[in-house]
Amino acid sequence: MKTEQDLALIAGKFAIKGNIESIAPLGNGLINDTYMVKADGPEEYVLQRINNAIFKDVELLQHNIECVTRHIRSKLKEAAENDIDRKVLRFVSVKESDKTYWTDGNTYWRVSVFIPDAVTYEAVTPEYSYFAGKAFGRFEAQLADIPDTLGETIPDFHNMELRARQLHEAVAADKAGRMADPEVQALVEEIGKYEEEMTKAERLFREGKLPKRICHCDTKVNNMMFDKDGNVLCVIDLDTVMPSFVFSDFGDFLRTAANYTAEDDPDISKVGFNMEIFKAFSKGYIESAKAFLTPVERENLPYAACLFPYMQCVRFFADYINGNTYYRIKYPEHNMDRTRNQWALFQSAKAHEAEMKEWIDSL
Ligand code: GN1
Ligand code: MG
Repeated sequence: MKTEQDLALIAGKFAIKGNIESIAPLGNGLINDTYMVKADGPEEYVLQRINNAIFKDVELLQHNIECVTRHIRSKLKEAAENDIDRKVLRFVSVKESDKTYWTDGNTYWRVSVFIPDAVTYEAVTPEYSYFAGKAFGRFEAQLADIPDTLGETIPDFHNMELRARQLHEAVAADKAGRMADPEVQALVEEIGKYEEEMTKAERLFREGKLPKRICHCDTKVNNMMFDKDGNVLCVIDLDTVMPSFVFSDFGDFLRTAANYTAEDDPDISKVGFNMEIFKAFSKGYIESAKAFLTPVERENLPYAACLFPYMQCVRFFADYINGNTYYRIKYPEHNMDRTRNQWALFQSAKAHEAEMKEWIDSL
């Protein structure tokens, strides 16, 4: 654990304005450690320790983020937008180089300017979901002509075939002795029944029927900043911006926003897929994305809404079976609670698939 003093020394490596006054934990991310840095200058900052066990190529990671923020900034300028600094993240360089990350050889850090007067939410209304849909569609549209080549910061991040394989490997290795539990065994079997159906995207891709585009790949609802009137300011948490299927952004937003409760609520009687959120979000998304969406992408949006609870269930479950090595947990059974929750959400989404199709066709 770093002390506030250690953190201040690290933040001091970056070209921030003024003297640091305080540093305190910020947000609910499951991967990186995030802190709010208050200074006596004109700006406040966000300091993040990049989890380099997960993001193994930090150089590539920051390259992607710099390209993406530069490109979006130029698009905003072109569109003569006002208030650009609240609409795209700005990363601060290290004092002694032009890099946007600093390392002591062991840990990796970066600093961005804190966006003032903005809020994130853990849950949203249909109205805000509509705005979010427009914003993520616009984010993808803005990145459609990015001139740089972006690498996959976590290769095959949303590849369902890989995620299914990782679960099989976890089950076979049974490192934490979980397979003795009949509930775990039964769920492994249930999950297996949908594997063929849920790996459809990879087959469509191999058949040349589905493109990869630059996507955000972590569109959970708390990765979007709103102003006080509910307007979307910008999309944050850009670590996973990379080539993927549009299903990633569409599906992951709904996985979090359309669930009636949080992704780790242990009371699964509260879990369910909220069609009002689905309808509002998909309307907004299609309005922004219709210019580039192909018919195959569009007709598979209901599949995407089912795929992401399924994939997240598989990922939480594999981590639980492996003995909790990936996601931050707050108590020993946390990943199992998340698994049950996402499985219930998947079933609820599946039950609404036909209704989702009808709605998408009507737009
Ligand atoms: C992680 O970093 P955070 O908490 O925004 C994860 C996402 C998962 C999410 C589940 C790099 O996102 O893929 O959907 O947790 N990010 C990574 O809450 O694995
Ligand atoms: Mg986040």
